[in-house]
Amino acid sequence: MNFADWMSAVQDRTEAALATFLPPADALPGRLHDAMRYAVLGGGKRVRPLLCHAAGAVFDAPAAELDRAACAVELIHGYSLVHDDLPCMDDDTLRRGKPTVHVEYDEATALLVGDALQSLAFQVLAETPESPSRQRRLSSMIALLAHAAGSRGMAGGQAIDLAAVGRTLTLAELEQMHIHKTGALIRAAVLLGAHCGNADAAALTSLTRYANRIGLLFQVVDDILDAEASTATLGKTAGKDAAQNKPTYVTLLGATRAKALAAELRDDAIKALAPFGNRADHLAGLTRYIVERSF
Ligand code: GRG
Repeated sequence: MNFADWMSAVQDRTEAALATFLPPADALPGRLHDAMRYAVLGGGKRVRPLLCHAAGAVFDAPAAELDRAACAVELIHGYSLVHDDLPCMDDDTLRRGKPTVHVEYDEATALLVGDALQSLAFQVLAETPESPSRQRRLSSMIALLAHAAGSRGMAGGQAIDLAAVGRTLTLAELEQMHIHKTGALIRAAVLLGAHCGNADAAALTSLTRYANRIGLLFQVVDDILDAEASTATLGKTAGKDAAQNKPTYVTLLGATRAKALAAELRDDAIKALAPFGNRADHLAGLTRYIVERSF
């Protein structure tokens, strides 16, 4: 299967799996469940599930296990977007081309949607068919996702981000912020996929190096798109970083050097995949996609 076909097949199966894992909108409390489905379904590039499946493919991991790990990460990502858009955080009204959850529903519902998506993520990861090898790996996988989402990962990165508004950061400080805020969940997506395939310690070390590079790469490209793309193309408010006086790779380096950094991170990431040969072709393809994406 070529890369484009593989990507769209994984996006489709992720959408279907998420639709199954999310509570039905007609189950009580209907408004909360409806809002959870609104937040998660029918939008998003599904980069984290794609990374999880691509990492799993290196080790021939079972597809059903990858669906659970991929959806768990995507549910955490969905929660983070809903909370990030709240008035007390980024205060945004547009996400994935539609009104944000607190605009479409209300703030209290948006808060609960984020909380419930986070819990659902761990439920989806933990509820698995009986398989002795999976049972053995499950506690490490749960710990890995919890660490990535928590105060030493994404939530901590968000705290660093909030504290940085209006301040000048060094490049090293900006990198530290994004290693946590964006990078932690991207790393978790890759490593959970590898765990589903019983990857050994050496493979996990190489994949951690790869994931650290693409976590930063994703953010550098996000900053370039925020500065250069339109709101219509992005499906979220463009130019927000500059409007909010937020430090970004573009404000610190300028667009040309930010693009050179993206190319360097892409090349480093692809080099880290060398031990896996062509079994890592989808990971390499995703790395190029992250750089070339238009939204
Ligand atoms: C509220 C605890 C908490 C954390 C929020 C990740 C995050 C922290 C906020 C998201 C805001 C943001 C714009 C982060 C920069 C990079 C990023 C995660 C972009 C959105 O991810 P995409 O492009 O979105 O994968 P889609 O919609 O395609 O899923």
